[in-house]
Amino acid sequence: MLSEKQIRQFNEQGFVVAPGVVSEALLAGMTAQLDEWIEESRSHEQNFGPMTDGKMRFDLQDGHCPEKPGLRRVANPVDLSRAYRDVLFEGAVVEAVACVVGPNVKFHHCKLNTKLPGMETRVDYHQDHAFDPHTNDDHVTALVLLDDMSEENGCLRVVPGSHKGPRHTHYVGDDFVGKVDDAVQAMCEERAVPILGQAGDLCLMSTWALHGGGANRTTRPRRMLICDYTAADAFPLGPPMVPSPHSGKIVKGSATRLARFRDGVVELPKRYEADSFFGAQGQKTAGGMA
Ligand SMILES: O=C(O)CCC(=O)C(=O)O
Repeated sequence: MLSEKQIRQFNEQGFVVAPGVVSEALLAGMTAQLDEWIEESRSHEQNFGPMTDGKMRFDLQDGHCPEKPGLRRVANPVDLSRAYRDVLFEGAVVEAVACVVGPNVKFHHCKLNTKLPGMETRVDYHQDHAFDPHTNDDHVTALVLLDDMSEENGCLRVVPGSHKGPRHTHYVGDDFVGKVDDAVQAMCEERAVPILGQAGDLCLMSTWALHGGGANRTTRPRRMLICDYTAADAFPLGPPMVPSPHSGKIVKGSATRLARFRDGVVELPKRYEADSFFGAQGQKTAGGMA
């Protein structure tokens, strides 16, 4: 549960960090599973693990090799692992999300982002809504820290108040590039604040908050579990960018067939060819793919 002060901070700033939400035992289950996937990645030269849309679940950064695995993303770990379902489909994370989207909570998709030591992976500034627009804005990104997060290891950075607008284009011409333009990136670099915390902390962030983050410059990993939830009456305006058989699952309260709309206009994304968001943002993938 969040306190009234934490809910106020979420509404005013567009994000809040709640300490100690996920227990050590649950964290250990998730990191053990992730370690297995990193081990498995050593035997692959290119992204692997096809999903229903033909894209690969396991996304490897440029330079990945057996000696220095560069697994930078796992799409929808809940599809494969009980350890992730136990954290994202019930319990403290879902209760915290209900404090900001209301009593009826729907799972949309999730992913693991890892910034392993020596990897150049960064996140260019963007608003998550641009990837998966919905009929209303009761839509939150929940970020579970699997490691302590600092400026040095490539913490998430969020621009306070940016969830109140403007809503930025994520296109250059007709190309969906999954990030805001250079002028807005520069503004974000100046105004963003670091999200610092410890393993087990939870950051809740509005789907409209501008956020990004640099590379990991330490010898420690920076691993984070990221999950999109909405109110039950927020409906996606297209198929999920990262598909899961669990998408649309009610994790708290009840379902509805009544879609709630907000006024206004939203830009729709285009499906990008790359397996993951990092490719969409222009970062190279193992095997020399864009
Ligand atoms: O890994 C991070 O620090 C943020 C990732 C992110 O914003 C995303 O994957 O949409």
